[in-house]
Amino acid sequence: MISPVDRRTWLVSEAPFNPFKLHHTETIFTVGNGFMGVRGTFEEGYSGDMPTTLVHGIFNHAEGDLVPDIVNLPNPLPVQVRVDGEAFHMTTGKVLGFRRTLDLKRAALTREVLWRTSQGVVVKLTFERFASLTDQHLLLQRVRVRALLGSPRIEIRSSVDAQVTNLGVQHLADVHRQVDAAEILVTARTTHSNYGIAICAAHSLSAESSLEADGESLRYTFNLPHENEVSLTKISAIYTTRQGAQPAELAQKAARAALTKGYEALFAAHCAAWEQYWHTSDVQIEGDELAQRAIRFSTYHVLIAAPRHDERVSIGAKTLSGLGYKGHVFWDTELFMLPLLIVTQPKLARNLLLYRYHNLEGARNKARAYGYEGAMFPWESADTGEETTPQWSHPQPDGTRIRIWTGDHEQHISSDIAYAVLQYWRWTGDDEFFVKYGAEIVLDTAVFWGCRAEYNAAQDRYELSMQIGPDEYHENVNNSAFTNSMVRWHLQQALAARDWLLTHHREAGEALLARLNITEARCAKWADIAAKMYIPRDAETGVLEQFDGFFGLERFDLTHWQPRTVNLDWILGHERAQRTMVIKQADVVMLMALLGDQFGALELQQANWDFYYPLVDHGSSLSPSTHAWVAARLGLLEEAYDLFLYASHIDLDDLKGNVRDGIHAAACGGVWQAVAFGFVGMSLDERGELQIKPKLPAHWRSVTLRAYHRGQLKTVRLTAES
Ligand code: IFM
Repeated sequence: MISPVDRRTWLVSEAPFNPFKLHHTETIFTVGNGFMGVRGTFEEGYSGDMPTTLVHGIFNHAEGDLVPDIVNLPNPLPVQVRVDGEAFHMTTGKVLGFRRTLDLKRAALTREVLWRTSQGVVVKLTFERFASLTDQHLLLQRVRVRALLGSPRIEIRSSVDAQVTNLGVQHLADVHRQVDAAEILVTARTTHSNYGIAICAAHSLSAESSLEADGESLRYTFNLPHENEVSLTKISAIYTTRQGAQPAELAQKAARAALTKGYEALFAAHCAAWEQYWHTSDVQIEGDELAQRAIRFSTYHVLIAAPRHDERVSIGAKTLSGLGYKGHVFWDTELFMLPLLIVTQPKLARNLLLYRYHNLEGARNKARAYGYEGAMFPWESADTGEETTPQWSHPQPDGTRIRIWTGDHEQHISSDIAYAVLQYWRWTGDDEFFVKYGAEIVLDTAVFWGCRAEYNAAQDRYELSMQIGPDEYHENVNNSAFTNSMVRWHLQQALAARDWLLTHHREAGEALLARLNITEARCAKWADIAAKMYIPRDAETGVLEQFDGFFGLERFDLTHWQPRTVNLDWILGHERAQRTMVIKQADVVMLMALLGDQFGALELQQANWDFYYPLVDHGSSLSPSTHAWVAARLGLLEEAYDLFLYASHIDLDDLKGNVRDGIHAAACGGVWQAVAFGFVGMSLDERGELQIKPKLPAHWRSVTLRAYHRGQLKTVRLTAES
């Protein structure tokens, strides 16, 4: 039995059914296991629903599309129940009761419906599903039917729907279906990337029945005596050619073996595996159930998206919960989701960093294409590591398309990735990773910056023109304070990493430096750039100027522009937004979050906060959590708490109105950072020692979290007193 507190803090429920929130709930009720993500669509379907089954790494660039898309695989969910010939659906007969519950602790989704047919028969239908954490290829479903009034004849029909697209774009070809002996096998391949896909669904029913198969589906028919219950187990195994040359055989074998083990045994193993993950990743907050449930919800969505057994894939900005951003990977992963994993699941963090390592070639190609040496990571990335940012937007209301410059000029991502590598190394002390992989990322991206920085001889300083900082309302600016500062920091770190390699791993270090052509002269230039990098600022106040000319832009009072679910640049128009002092998301404040005390004294941080906070639109979901983190550090606890609640309810309450496209994964990771780095005040000092400077909201009685520090799991427990 689940305790009332657990019920309120581990369960996310919908009751009654709200068809107007169909797409929102589909997203938030996604189940996953780091291999697959399956949106919370109904087994029997619903008008306008968006059944989506995504697997990491399966992308396809369809004819006529600007960029590759993550591929929506055949839908393994369909199960249709008929009661005395009447098909159950949320819009037919009479729904007498409905509750859908995502159990965050067990990563399982349950829907219970009391349904009366038009003939007056009443049944209770229970639909359960989970994506197994112990066997990542398995999606398990159970459908239970109990006769409450009457003794109906029941028909349960199961299929795998291969008529799926990505919002109309067809990515699948050569679709074959085979249905026999309680098994459905669907195979297909992607039209251009040529990935093979196989889904095998194996079934068993808990009662005697007749079983028929047509070319499409399996059909079980039986009589259900009053007060009896029958359950169908459907286990779908999903394989692709990324796992083996014969995915159909692999899927069949896995589905059959799983059926032999049985739903209960597999669920028990799955729950035990989740217990392990929660043991380290759960943050316990006493005195605030709202915050407690929200941080569990956010953590759940990062954990179900993090690949466990594949180091060549990474988490897209919308995880595997929706088609937004076409499944592409941004800096969201390294700077927002990764910290939670670095600190609580370092193996998963390592995996994600290896994705960048394996894709260094794509980053080198990009640098070369722009005339630079070294590695320049793509702003958006998919399976190959090549740049996948579209160059043009969808048509605007007037039919025109806007040029998207982020793929060309949002170059700070290379330093963000280096930052993440260095954070991973500092927290874990994983020298082996650093020597073999991490150093190459940090150094080759430094090679890129060494070529990219522009020397201004007249001022004897280095500059960076044509940049996009985190605030994407202002494009192609010169001397973004964020980018220039991160590059300066990055080059300093690269020099330190080089020295460390030569001191501690001379042979490997020399080989790497030779391979990357990192000469003494190159290092001297890095040192010069770091020393003379221009960071625009107001000499009197110390406030950084977000970029050259920012202080001269039109002032804009944001106070009257609430409530609002659309971004201000959408209202003002692209051009006007560029001319105003309204910013999309934490930019200078992001720098304060990342560099902490290295940014400057607290008074200086406060002055920058005071200047920039009133200007932020939070047009990006990445923004509130970063502000919450910094506000907490500055002791602005009311603002920090409000911003934390905002960040942590972006998905739960669909605060941006676009959760249908998928979870805002960066916001989810950011929520953890706001608590761990903001309220709890956890950080590493210059020697890499763990330090805690708490600033807890007054009503939090205690916070407990766990952190791996250099391989040791530590428990941090803070109460109002100690
Ligand atoms: O990476 C972000 C960016 O910072 C703001 N626009 C959305 C992207 C994906 O989440």
